[in-house]
Amino acid sequence: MSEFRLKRISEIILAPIDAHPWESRAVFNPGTVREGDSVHLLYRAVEGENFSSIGYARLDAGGQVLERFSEPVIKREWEIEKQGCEDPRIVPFENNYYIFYTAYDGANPAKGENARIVIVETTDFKSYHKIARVGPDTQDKDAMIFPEKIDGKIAFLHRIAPNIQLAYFDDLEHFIRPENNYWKNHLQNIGKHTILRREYKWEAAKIGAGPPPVRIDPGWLLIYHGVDARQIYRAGAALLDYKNPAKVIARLPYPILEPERGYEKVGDVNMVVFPEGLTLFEDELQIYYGGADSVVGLAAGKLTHLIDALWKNRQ
Ligand code: BMA
Repeated sequence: MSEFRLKRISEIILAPIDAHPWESRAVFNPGTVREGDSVHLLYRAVEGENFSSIGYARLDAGGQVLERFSEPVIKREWEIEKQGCEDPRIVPFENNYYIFYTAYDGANPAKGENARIVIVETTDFKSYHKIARVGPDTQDKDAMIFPEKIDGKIAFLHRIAPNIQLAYFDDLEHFIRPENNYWKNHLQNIGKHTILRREYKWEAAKIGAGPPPVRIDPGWLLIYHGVDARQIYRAGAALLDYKNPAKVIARLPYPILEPERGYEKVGDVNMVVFPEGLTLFEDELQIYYGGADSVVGLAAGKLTHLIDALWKNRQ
């Protein structure tokens, strides 16, 4: 039985630019959103000793760059992000775009062990408003809300290692300023809020959501990354129930993308494909990802084929 795999539809999409110090070392882990025929892409840009900010590019449907800004659009400003604004995800929600990125203060650099989540708002990708730090005040990553309310509530996916959790809020105001004990209760009952756990060998160390979930006919498609015991990062796919995303309808036991090209195998961090952007053009599912923490890559496949493959792996 043939397995579903994404195919690279182009080689490197974005590479560092020497003349721009802020993105001279690496550009990777891109969030995307489609608008008409083009794709907005926000990416993590690295300078010097791993200091990150976020840059912007606009691409066509085939991943060709149409426009790329010469200055970062989201910069390090707060104490919690003094080492970096990393790994942006873009969520179209109500009439705005919300960007979720990882704020990193540089503590315990060996393990990247002091990350928090920040939410930013934009309508035009030109001006950005940093709203607040969100989520629990503890090491957290790979976070984003679903692009629409579920049963009238905001649904927030996040990753307290090694698994993926879900939290609900009445509205944005509640999400940004939850009651005092909200996160304390959530953390105390973390098992109850966990919706996806490590299951297979290729994700034995940890998993984390990739791009924001996208609503397709049978449910929510969640592309995520899995890290194995040797620290190899791969991409996987799961399908969550539309009304209750805590329920996993289907999940592929194998990865849909793994490091194969030189630029995915060797870079600032070797053996990494890190999916963060998902774009649909009719039946073409495009996944933008970071390669070896150094460049941006693009791989694609037929959505209907992925759904068929998921269907064969219903849980
Ligand atoms: C994760 C994140 C990603 C990175 C990956 C591989 O923890 O920091 O930004 O791509 O590690 O280094």
